[in-house]
Amino acid sequence: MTDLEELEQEILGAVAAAEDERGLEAVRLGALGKKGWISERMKSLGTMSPEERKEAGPALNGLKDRVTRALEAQRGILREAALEERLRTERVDVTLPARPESFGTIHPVTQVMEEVIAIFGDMGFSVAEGPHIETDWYNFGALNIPPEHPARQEHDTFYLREKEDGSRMVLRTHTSPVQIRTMEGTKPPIRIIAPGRTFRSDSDQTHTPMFHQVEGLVIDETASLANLKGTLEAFCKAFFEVDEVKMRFRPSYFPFTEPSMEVDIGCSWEGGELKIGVGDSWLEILGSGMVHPNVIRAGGLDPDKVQGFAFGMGIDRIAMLKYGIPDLRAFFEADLRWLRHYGFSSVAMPSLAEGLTT
Ligand code: 2NL
Repeated sequence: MTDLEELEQEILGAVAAAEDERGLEAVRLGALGKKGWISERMKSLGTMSPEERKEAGPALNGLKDRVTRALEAQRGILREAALEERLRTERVDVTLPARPESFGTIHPVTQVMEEVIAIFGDMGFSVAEGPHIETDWYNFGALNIPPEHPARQEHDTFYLREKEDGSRMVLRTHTSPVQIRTMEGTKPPIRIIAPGRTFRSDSDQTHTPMFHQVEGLVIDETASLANLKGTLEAFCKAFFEVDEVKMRFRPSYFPFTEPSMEVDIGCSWEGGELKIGVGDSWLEILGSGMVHPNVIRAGGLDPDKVQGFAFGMGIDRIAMLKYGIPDLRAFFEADLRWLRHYGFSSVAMPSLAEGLTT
């Protein structure tokens, strides 16, 4: 082996053995730096005879090229390895909670409200809101509820102090006033849901003086009873997260709809657990009907030109059904143990794309 070949093997060996970029740079300086091996040999070319130079020159240049290429290749390998190592050791899981422990949870009522909004939102409904304190007209009169109707009685409705003109405001007993206000201010087609708090002077195992309701209203030129049934069936399937749901529409009476129907869903008890969708038992979950012409008129629209359907349900009640919560009163006791047990993650908001409950 010539002296030059030996030198080349030594340098290439040092290149391959370099463990990091600093070590590699030291090898480069030792070979190609001002005082490096190869540079020194290059300098000695000047002292050679033309014949010697003719042979040694190309040999040295070839050596220089090969060493340069080996240095570049090894630098690439070392850079890649260094990056891999950083990615491995500096990895951050950005999906982890900001704190080691997460504190607050989403109340089942809020969770169910968001689920209902996601489902109807997907069907093209908008969310409408309105005041908790209402006039007698928006809460009763516009809804075709006559002055002598039992719902208006002192023991069902929270009345505020009489005003100078003798009128009394009420805490809304349903979210229907929101729909009347929407009819007044919107040109059909109308597709809204009105979720929110409602108030009735009633308190026992299954009633709290404040409770939550969601009502829906669809008004256009052709909205039909068939559309009502299809809408509610789609809702029930999505809400209870089942492929099939048995439904029963029972004739009923509400002053604000004609005809009116109460809606039951099929269910069964399996091993002490309520199963929704199939079975020989029935659960009432909704009230519904075709909007009464008097109510359409009260909303400032012409019942000879437009028609529609409406429905209403108790959010607290459907939350109990879906999540197996036995006692309604616990909803509003602010018991932290209960909230942690029945609460939901504050980062997983319900959506149909990602799943209502993840
Ligand atoms: C129930 C029954 C219902 C409505 C609410 C409604 C609203 C307008 C016009 C007509 Cl503006 N109807 N709402 C209709 C039928 C039933 O609720 O059981 N709620 C818990």
